[in-house]
Amino acid sequence: MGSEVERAQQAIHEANKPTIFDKIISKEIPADIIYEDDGCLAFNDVNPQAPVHFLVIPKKRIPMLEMANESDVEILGRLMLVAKKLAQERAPNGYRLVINNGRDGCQSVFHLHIHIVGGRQLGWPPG
Ligand code: DGP
Repeated sequence: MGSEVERAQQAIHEANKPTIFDKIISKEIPADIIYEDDGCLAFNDVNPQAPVHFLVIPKKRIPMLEMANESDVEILGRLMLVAKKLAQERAPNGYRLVINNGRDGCQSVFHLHIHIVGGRQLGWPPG
């Protein structure tokens, strides 16, 4: 079993606590930030799975997609549009957006984030 899966199985027990992403938002810890606006932040993933691999997150802490609700409709749309804009520039031949949700979804950081991967031929189905 991969370590990312093990991390995800542990992290579900802390789903409602602040995460490392809160510290990236507040600049308490550094990240390779590629975009920021009032509502969201994008930065390169520390453990890239492809030549292009960055995350787009809301500044508001929504632990997981499952916990998003009607009041989040605007920020959810914004995240998608920011992801698209950045991905077009970095992976013009195509890219993939992924949201891992919960233990079986392999979510290890409980602050909603969209993974954007690209820069190489991706396979299907995912693991
Ligand atoms: P997920 O498994 O969907 O919860 O993915 C969490 C991702 O977050 C994982 O690909 C690694 C990334 N990540 C975790 N901690 C940090 C960090 O401190 N900095 C950055 N840049 N990425 C991180």
